[in-house]
Amino acid sequence: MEKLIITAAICGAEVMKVHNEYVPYTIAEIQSEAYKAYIAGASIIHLHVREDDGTPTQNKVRFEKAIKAIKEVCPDVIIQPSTGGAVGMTNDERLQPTELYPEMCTLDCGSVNFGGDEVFINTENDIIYFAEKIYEKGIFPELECFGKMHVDQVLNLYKKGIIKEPMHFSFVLGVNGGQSGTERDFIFLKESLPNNATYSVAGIGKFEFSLAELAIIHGGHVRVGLEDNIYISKGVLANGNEELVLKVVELAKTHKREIATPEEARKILGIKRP
Ligand code: KMH
Ligand code: ZN
Repeated sequence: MEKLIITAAICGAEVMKVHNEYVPYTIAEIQSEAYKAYIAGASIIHLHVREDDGTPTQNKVRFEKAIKAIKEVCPDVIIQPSTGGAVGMTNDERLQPTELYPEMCTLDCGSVNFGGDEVFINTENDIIYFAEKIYEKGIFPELECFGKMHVDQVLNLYKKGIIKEPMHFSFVLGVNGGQSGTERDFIFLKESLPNNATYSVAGIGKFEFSLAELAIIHGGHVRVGLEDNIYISKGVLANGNEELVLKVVELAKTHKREIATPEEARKILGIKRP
């Protein structure tokens, strides 16, 4: 089986310090959380940025500072800026970090209810627009799917030549309003993919570690981090992203799956750096 790629989603746009004090806001905090996650075993940092007061932003300058700070302490790590941003942002606002030509970024592949009146909107035309902007810059997209219909959307856009190979999916499961993260859901999604596609799982809340273990067993890859889940075990807050990554490393050991370095992750995914 391929080595395991661990992505650390260190920050997100929704979770705040009142939920878990380790959620990073400042550039120094983002640098520190990314570094500790990398040392623990993460080869990809899924990156959102905040203003110093915690307000989510897709500001290009803020991303530039955060990326520079992370690269200072872990020069080989893969940085994957979010193009999802926060609910309500415009497409061009969300796309700002792509102007920095990162080697990877997310591409959200459908709309999903986020609870209450919040809808994370990604129409078909939005996805096409994002895909064009991402591919024209030579950036490798991670295809974020919050359910099976998003996988189908990707496969339709692949047939039309808009989404290109190699395809790397992320199943973001357990969002309030999205597909659940049970074993049945996981198998359904995994079996819907073309044989040559790769995938990672991001289990939201209580699904984080059960999905991680399933992905480890079945040859997928794993994303964990405070963006997705703030607890290390039921009711016990995690002491930062490092602890969440270390728990996945332990699960991987149990199932005899080795951890990929960033360079190995690039080979597994087919990322070609310019
Ligand atoms: N914060 C969510 C609205 C992504 O990073 O691409 C979107 C999100 C997905 O987190
Ligand atoms: Zn995100």
